[in-house]
Amino acid sequence: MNAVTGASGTGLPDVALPEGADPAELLAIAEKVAREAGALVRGRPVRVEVAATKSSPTDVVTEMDRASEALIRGRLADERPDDGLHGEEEGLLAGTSGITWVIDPIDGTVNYLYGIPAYSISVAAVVGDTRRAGAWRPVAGVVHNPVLDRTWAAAAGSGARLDGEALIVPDGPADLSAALVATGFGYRAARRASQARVLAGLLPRIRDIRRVGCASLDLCLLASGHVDAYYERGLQPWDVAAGFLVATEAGVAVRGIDGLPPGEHMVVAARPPLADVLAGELEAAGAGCDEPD
Ligand code: LIP
Repeated sequence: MNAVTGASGTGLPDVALPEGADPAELLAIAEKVAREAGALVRGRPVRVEVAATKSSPTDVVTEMDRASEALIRGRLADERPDDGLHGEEEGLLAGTSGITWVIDPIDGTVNYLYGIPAYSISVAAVVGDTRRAGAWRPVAGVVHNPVLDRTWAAAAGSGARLDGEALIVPDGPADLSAALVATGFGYRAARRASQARVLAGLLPRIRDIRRVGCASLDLCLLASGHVDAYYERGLQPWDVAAGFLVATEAGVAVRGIDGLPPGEHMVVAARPPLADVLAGELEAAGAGCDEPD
């Protein structure tokens, strides 16, 4: 193992980088591949059809999700044949190098379906076990919005950038009453019922809510200072892997609630100490539970 192992202070676990792996090289590959997929996704037809549904009738997949993931997987397999691949549409293909690429071929698929320009291609190189929350960390990551042609990028220990400019999360409100908070909602009714209840309690006590509809962009918008905090229950590694790194490298703290690491149970992200304040509110509201089905 080499010396670049620490993720201390970010909220992400300390998982060692395999010998010889270079975050800067991985980032260059991630950026090239994400931009290539972006060029494909930019060719959105005027009318987009739903190709299939997943966890609920509103959790959709389009042909472009599939085509984008196929392109990304193919390019990464060419560049780094020993790495694992873990994508939203095609699942996990284990590798042998210790690096796994975590891919969301279109994050914000509902925005893509409706032509709202808030969707991204998210590509991250990760170390650890991507099947278990708290057992992996991103070491290079890119979130590319192909419509606005904006690219957030980060390599572990080297900071975050937006279109090449260094990003440091700006100062913001110290308490929730002045905070602009982004969040998102799952696709299943029982989860949404709980998320609506939690939101109803929070909304009167914050500046306002934003529901962008793309978790990777939520994390990047936080890193860029366009929102003050972000939380969401139900996120998967492909939604957050690249965004986690952009956010933490910009100085954002990422954490979970109820003693659990950030992951499907809950992701809370904000500058410290606002992240802890928001996490406390969410714990008190029981945000880590769904309503009964
Ligand atoms: C979606 C997110 C969205 C979130 C949904 C879902 P998809 O990803 O980014 O913001 O609220 O739960 O995970 O399905 O568009 O790739």
